[in-house]
Amino acid sequence: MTYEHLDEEARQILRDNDRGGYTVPTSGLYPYQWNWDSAFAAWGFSTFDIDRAWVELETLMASQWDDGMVPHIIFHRVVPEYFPGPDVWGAGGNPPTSGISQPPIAATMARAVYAADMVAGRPRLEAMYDGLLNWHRWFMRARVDDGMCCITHPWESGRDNAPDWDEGMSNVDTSGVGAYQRRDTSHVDNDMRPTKEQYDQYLALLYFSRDCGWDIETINRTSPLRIADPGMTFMLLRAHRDLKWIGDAFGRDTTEIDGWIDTMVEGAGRLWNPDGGYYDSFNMRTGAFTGTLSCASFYCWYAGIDDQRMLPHLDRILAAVKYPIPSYDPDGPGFDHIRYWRGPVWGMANSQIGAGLTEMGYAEHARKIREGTRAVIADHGFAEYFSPVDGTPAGGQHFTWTAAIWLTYAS
Ligand code: 9YW
Repeated sequence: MTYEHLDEEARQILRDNDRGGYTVPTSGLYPYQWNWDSAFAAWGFSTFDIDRAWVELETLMASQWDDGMVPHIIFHRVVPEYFPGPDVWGAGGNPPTSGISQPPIAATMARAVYAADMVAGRPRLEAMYDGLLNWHRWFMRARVDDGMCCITHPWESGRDNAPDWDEGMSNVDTSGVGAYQRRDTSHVDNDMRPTKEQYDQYLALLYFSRDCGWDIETINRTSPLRIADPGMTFMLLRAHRDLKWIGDAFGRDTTEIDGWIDTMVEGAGRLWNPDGGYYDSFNMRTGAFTGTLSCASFYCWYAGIDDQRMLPHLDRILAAVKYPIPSYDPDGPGFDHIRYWRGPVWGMANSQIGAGLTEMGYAEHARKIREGTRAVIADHGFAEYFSPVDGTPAGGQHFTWTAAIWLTYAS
């Protein structure tokens, strides 16, 4: 079966969501540049407009903070219909940005874009190297503890309302949040989005870090939330490996990156929950695992860690759902097939897990995930995410990263 009409639709989505130099995840719901969405967009563009692919990454890196952080949202043009906007974040920047980062996949995607443009793209990749290196250095200084990458806000993980954060978030004091108007639920059904209680917690944490003046040391010492995330840990480790590959290609001294890789391979091992028998989040404030098997648990292979112990979980989950891979264990307490990161399938996550499985030689598992991703998009369109149970398309439509991974991975 050919999917040429869907290839063209996917290209059109990327073009429609292009705002000139950056791509919005979808119009309306997310009207700005989001960090990891943008990296996926670049990968998608690399299949049909290589110059536009590089521009996407260059625009992202142009908003890097002086301390090395690359922010999670860049507010290029203020859209009053979005909340919380730049005035709420109070993080400065020109254009203004949010005050946290997001999964650092830009080095990985820069390498993928370069693979499609190895002659003309060489100077553009080289020009990006120092910025990427500084960003990774920032992560090692600001977020990595004992080799594990920690989040201080669920939005930084990219998995906003994952059950991983529930217990940690219950300690966040929301009494000072006051009244506010949510905008997300005017675009998307309530039952597909985080709850009001969670939104209060997100804002309370945002205000907390803002009141620390976004100072890393103060936040790390005093923030009510600090959780080591397997998703962030595995993606950063993977990105270190890709950054090293880029550095080596330009004859740079990459011993510093070698050290980070060693540190994080050890750290990733600490995220193995021996009771559950899977990679888990770890609450640094309480010293306890969160007991959450999620799609992030399956990122080990993507990070270059060949761990067969995760395969039985993968087999069980593949057998349990119509469309893989649910963002949270369908047998877990509180699984919700339609609510955001508490169950739905995210195509881009599948592309990462699938890449890891392919690289580690688990071709059959990789095939099932790729075919499942293709089927859910072919059957239900380019939605933000989907029910793993029946494929119900959920969240925003006409979605950038779903289109991007269709072109690069699923079609
Ligand atoms: C929000 C843009 C972003 C993604 C995140 C996803 C969601 C935004 O959308 O967060 O309103 O909370 O969780 O991973 O980058 O697509």
